[in-house]
Formats: sequence, structure tokens, C-alpha cells
Amino acid sequence: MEMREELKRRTKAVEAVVDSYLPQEDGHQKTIFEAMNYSVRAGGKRLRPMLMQETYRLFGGSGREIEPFMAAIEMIHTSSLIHDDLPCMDNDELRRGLPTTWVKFGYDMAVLAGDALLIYAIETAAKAFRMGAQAERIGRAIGILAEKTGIYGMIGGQVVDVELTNRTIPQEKLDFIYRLKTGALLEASMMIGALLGGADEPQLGIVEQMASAIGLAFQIQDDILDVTSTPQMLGKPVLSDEKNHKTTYVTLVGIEQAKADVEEISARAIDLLHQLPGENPFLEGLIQMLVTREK
Ligand code: GRG
Repeated sequence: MEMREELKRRTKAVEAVVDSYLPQEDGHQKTIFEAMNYSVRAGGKRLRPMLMQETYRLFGGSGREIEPFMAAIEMIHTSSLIHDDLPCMDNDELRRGLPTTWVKFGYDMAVLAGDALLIYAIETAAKAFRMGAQAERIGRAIGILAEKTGIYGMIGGQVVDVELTNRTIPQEKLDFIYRLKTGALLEASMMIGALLGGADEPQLGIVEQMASAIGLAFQIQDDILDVTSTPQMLGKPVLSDEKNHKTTYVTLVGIEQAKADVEEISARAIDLLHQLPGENPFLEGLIQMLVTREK
């Protein structure tokens, strides 16, 4: 399989699914629809819905009830990016090569667009109840989505990250931030794919550990790229961690050790993948590509 070509093809297919769940841009509240759609359609790797769908396929899933969840996870991810870019957080003006939502629509509308996407994601995921006979699994998947997004997941991680800005963070706290802020949504993506694909409890546990390792390797690679890449390549400013006086994995252990750790952690993720039944060579290739990515 030519991974790059296949990745392009599957990214397009995932994008079509996500797009089909976005709101129509009419009515008195049209501005919020425009801000939501602008932010989701700005591009991005569509990694979370893709990991969700591929994990679903790994467990033999072949229905359509996964699709509203694919859209929902991308909406939640986008809502977090909108809020992360705000002047009160990272104060970034460029994201995915385009003006950030607050630059384009104003601070007030960007706050609302983030809020709107967050709750519209749940409204969207609930549409799965009308599509499949797995009501119990769908209910549980919505629970996972909320938990991994909220105070015990991404938002919890962001809170510690914001609180510790301008301070030196010990490794143990940095691991906590990465596990929650970045890892939790990847865990939700892969766990929901596994759950709706038919995984049992022990398998779900392995998927959670695998996704957590992918999240950690992914975030460390993000730190590496912030130092080694270019704005053209990333579609956002580089050296933003330094600008924001942030402790990162790279500032703690140095660039060479960070690169070695990415390799080791991603090998652990692949080992866990091999413990699961079924085969999905594309998923394996995707995990490899993610952690060696250049953007
Ligand atoms: C409103 C739900 C909500 C949350 C607010 C701001 C915040 C709390 C959380 C920030 C979480 C965050 C931005 C974590 C960083 C995760 C990360 C590495 C993002 C980049 O992901 P990519 O590379 O981006 O997948 P693309 O653009 O490809 O989609």
C-alpha cells in the first residue's frame, strides 16, 4: 500500500463525513454557523476521526453509526483549537495556514463558536441512536466522549497547563498535562471506534493504553516540530512554546532524547496494537506516520 496516496484518499473520505454533519448557514444566528464551519473546514489532518474509523474497522465494524461520532470528535477538537488560540490563552493569529477564528470573527464570536461546536458535537453524536441497534454501546460511547473531553480529560489537562505557564514544570506534571490535554481525545477516538466495532472490556483497556501512548508520542513530536519546523510547513507560528514561556518535553530532556523517546513510545503503541485481534495495516502505517510527521 502506498501510504501517502492512501492517506490522501482516506482523509478526503473522512472530510466528507465530517462536512455532512455541519450546520446550514442560514437563520438569524447565521454568524455562529459561519464561524463553526470556517473553523472545521480550515483543514487539518483529521487524525482523530480517522483513528476512530480505522479502529472501528480493526474490530470488524462496517456500519454507519460510527459517522456521527467521527464528526463529533472533529468538532470537539476544533472547539479546543478555537479556544486555545484566543488572546486569553495562546494568543495565536494563524492556524492551519489561515487566520484563527477570533481574528476572523472577533473574540466574542470565537468564544461562542468554541462553545457551540462543543455542544453541537454531543447533539451530533446522539444522532447515532437513530442509525444502529446498539443503543447501549452508543450511550456508553457518548459517555466516553464527554469524560475524555471534560475535567478528567482534555479540559483538565489544559487547566494545569495554563496554571503552570511561566513556571518550570516537573516531568511528572508535564506527563499529566500531555496525557490529558492531547492524549485524552485520542483515547476517546480509538475507544469509541473499538467499542462500536464490538471490542470487549480487556480489548478496550488495551486500546486505551495504545491511544495514550500515541497521544504522548504525538505531543512530544509537536514540541519537537515547534523547535525544528517552519511556519510554512506547520501552517502556524513556530517557537510558540518559547514565546509563551512554556516548559515542554524538549526543554526538559533535550531534542535528541525527545526524538528517541518518540520512537520508543510509538514502538510500545505498535506492540499493543499487535496484541489485538484483527489486522489493519493502514492503521499501523498511520501510527508510524503520525509520530514521524513533519507537520
Ligand atoms: C472548548 C473543548 C474546549 C476546550 C477548551 C483550550 C482547551 C480547553 C484545550 C486545548 C487543548 C489543545 C489545543 C491541545 C493540543 C492538542 C494538539 C497537539 C493539537 C494539534 O492537533 P493536530 O496536529 O491539529 O491534529 P490539526 O490542525 O491537524 O487538526
